[in-house]
Order: sequence, then C-alpha cells, then structure tokens
Amino acid sequence: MNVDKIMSSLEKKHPGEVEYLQAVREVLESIEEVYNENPQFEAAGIIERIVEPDRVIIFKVPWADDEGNVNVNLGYRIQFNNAIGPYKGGLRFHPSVNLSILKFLGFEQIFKNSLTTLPMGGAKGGSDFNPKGKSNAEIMRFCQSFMLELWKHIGPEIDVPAGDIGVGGREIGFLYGMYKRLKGDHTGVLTGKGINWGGSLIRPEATGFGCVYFASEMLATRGESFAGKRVAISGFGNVAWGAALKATELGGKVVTISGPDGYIYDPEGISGKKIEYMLELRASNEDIVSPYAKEFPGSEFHQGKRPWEVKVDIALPCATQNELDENDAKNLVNNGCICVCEGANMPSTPGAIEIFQNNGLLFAPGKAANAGGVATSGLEMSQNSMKLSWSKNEVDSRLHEIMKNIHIQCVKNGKRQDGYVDYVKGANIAGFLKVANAMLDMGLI
Ligand code: NDP
Ligand code: 2IT
Repeated sequence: MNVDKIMSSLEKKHPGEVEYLQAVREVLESIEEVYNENPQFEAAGIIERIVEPDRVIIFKVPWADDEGNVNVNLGYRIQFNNAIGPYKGGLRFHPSVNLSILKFLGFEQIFKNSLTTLPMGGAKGGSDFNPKGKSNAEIMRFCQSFMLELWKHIGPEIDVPAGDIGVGGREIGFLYGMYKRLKGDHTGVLTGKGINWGGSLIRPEATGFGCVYFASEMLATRGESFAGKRVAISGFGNVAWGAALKATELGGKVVTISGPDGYIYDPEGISGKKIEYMLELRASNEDIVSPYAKEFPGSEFHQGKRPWEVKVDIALPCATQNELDENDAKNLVNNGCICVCEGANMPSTPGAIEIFQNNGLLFAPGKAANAGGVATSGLEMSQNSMKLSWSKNEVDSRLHEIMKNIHIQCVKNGKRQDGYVDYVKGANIAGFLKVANAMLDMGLI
C-alpha cells in the first residue's frame, strides 16, 4: 500500500473533505505494515473498497417553525460498511454538519464497532439543523420530517441509527414515533430508546462510563488509578456527563466542563448535584455553560477558552472533533498530565496526538475509548431481539468486560518493542483486521 498515492487520489475525488481525509490518513498510516504483510488484502482491493462508503443518502428536510415559516435543512445517512453486521451509528444534529464530518464519523464507526466484538457495521447520519433555541414542538416537527425520508433506508437488520451531538432521548423518541407510525411495527430500529419502550438501562451513561473504564485500564498498566486525580473534561453533553459521574465515583476530582462559550473551572470538584445540573444546562437548548458559575459560587467561567490550560492528571475530551490542538497538548504535557482518553470522536488533532505519544503519555483514541456507547447500543439490540430487559448490573458488567477486551486488543496490536503502547495503532489494526477478513470471506461485492 502506498498511503500518499491513495490519499492523493482521494483528495482529487473528494476535495475539501478535510475531516474525512484526516480520519482515513490516520487509519492507513497505522495499518500499512500489517496490510503489506498480507498480500491477499491488496489482491482484493480491500483499501480502495473500505475507504468509500457503500452509499451516501442525502435528502431535504422541510419543516415549519412555530411562526409558520418554512425551513429547509439537509438530512444525511452514510452507510459505510456492513461486512460484519447491519449498519450502525449515530445521528448528529448540529449546524456544522456536512458530508465530510459525517463521512469521517462513519469511517471511524466501522473500526470502533468491530472493536466492540459485537456484529455491527459502520454508519453515521444527521442534519445541519441547529437545535439551539428551538421549542419542543419545532424539534418534534423536524424529527418527524427527517424520519419521513430516512425510514425508507433503515430497519432492525439493515441499519440501526442512534444519538450523537444534538440527538438524545427526546429526539430518539420523536424519530421512533414517526418510524413506528410509518412502518406499523415496534422493532428495535433505533437505539437510545426510552426505558419504557425498548431502551436499555445504562445506555445514557454508557459512552462516558466506558471511556472512564478504558482510562482505568490504561492507568492500571502503570499502577495508577482515578483515586485522588484531578480530571479535566470538555463538553457538557451526554458523554461528558457520564464520564464525570464515573470518574467521580472512582475517586477522581473533575475540575472542568466546557461549552462553545468557554469552560468552567471548579476547584471543589464537579460532583453530586453539580453533575445533575449538567443535564439541566443541556436540556435548556441554550448551548452555554456560563450559568454554572452563577449557580455554584467558587467556580470560575473562562470565556472563549478551552479547559486544557488547567493543571490536571487526566484529560477526557468529550465535546467534538479537533477541539484539542498542539498548543493544548503542550499545556497538558507541561502541567504533568499522564493520561488523555478521548470520549468524543477525533477530538485531538494529529499534531496533538504526536505530542502526547512523543512524551510517553497514555493516549487512547475515541474509536477505542468511546466504543462503550455503541457497544451498549448493541446490547440494546440484543435485548430487543430477545424481548427481554437486563438489569443495570448485567448491562454495566457486560459494558465493563467489553471495554477491558478492547484494551487487551489495543495492547496486543499496539505494544512497541520499548514497551510503550501505541493505542492508535493497536485500535486501528485490531478494528481493521476483522472487517478486512470478513470482506475477503464474502468475495468481491
Ligand atoms: P451532546 O450533544 O450531548 O453534547 C455535545 C457537547 O459538546 C455539548 O456540550 C456541545 O455543546 C459541546 N460542543 C460542541 N461543539 C463544541 C465546541 N466547539 N467547543 C466546546 N464544546 C462543544 O453530544 P454527545 O455528548 O453525545 O457527543 C459528544 C462527543 O462524543 C461527540 O464527538 C460524539 O460524536 C461523541 N460520541 C457520542 C456518543 C454517544 O453515545 N452519544 C458515543 C460515542 C462518541 P454545543 O451543542 O453547545 O455545541
Ligand atoms: O459515535 C458513536 O459511537 C455514537 N454516537 C453512538 C452510536 C450508536 O449507534 O450508539
């Protein structure tokens, strides 16, 4: 495989798709060696086939706001690869959504889902709809219009969407309601469902919990744990909330959260009712964290800044892609941070990752560390198929086992001769091999 040649061909075909090209390059660079050792992959054109989605579905989403004005957004579903199971991946509603961002997320999802050990292919979708400031009724009408098109392309054995940024339990409810009315059956076509209508316990917490379980496994390789550690978290959404809960439970002190407006520094620790308050902030649809500082005196709001300038032992980026750059990475290293574990998808830039690895930090990429979310979606699908619900403990212990297993796969495939574990390489190789071998088994299709 010649990575530069493949990349320049992709750049010509997909000009300007920066995030997608960034995600593909990272994977190709880390699997190059294994790929070249297995000439059967080259003969079957695995790389050329895996970097392009099976199909891209784009549709318009017309909806009326509360004043009766007509609005039109774009809706997408990228069905990337279903070699090991039905397409599976979240839906993102955010004004920044475009083809490049959804293709990067769909591509990453292939390898993440493979790492979970569950039978799920890779997909992603969403819309450039901005939920900020929208009423409940507007969000419902948008979700209904979105599903009016999407339902033709999904199904419990075909493609199973879930949440992501801007899509939580409320949106999944509106989407599922419309699907059920159109299709006339009550199946597990979406995950992240409400607990009374087919959802799984622990799914809301799963991504954040899984991220902290993964970080704990990494810390254990150096005889460390969360106990007594200062933790910086970015974002204040679903993933940040779950991570704050679990990190606190394990004895860590979470000192930051962040939003697009800036970050909160709370030296007393963000625990107990402060973590519950994060849910209120998120539900307000206002997209800001600054009210936290008024609610909890003693905490500080730093406008327009990122939390990576705070002195911490552990950093959990849980907001969005490319939110931690080289300068941020240098700040963390200089402040003595020992572990960076990605709750978000691709939050660290390639330059930042290089700095972490060159300085010997424990660094886990999102496709390994945040796989607990989709893994628990897989467990929701299993429960739906069995028409049973597992207890909290049952789901949580399965999630914990899955995260431990992903850690083992990363160490097995990423351990260097000097003993340092390159988790990026480990995750990419382990995720890739399973999918590539499945594609080989099925011939040229
Ligand atoms: P939410 O919508 O619940 O929260 C996203 C958070 O990130 C919000 O606090 C959001 O604020 C914030 N955010 C967005 N852009 C920025 C920015 N530029 N600077 C600071 N904060 C920002 O989404 P999730 O918690 O579900 O998703 C967070 C990340 O985790 C994403 O990368 C997602 O892909 C990933 N992920 C999610 C999983 C899940 O199960 N939900 C599973 C695996 C990964 P705002 O909306 O105001 O911009
Ligand atoms: O990025 C992700 O893994 C998710 N948003 C969760 C996807 C899922 O299908 O649960």
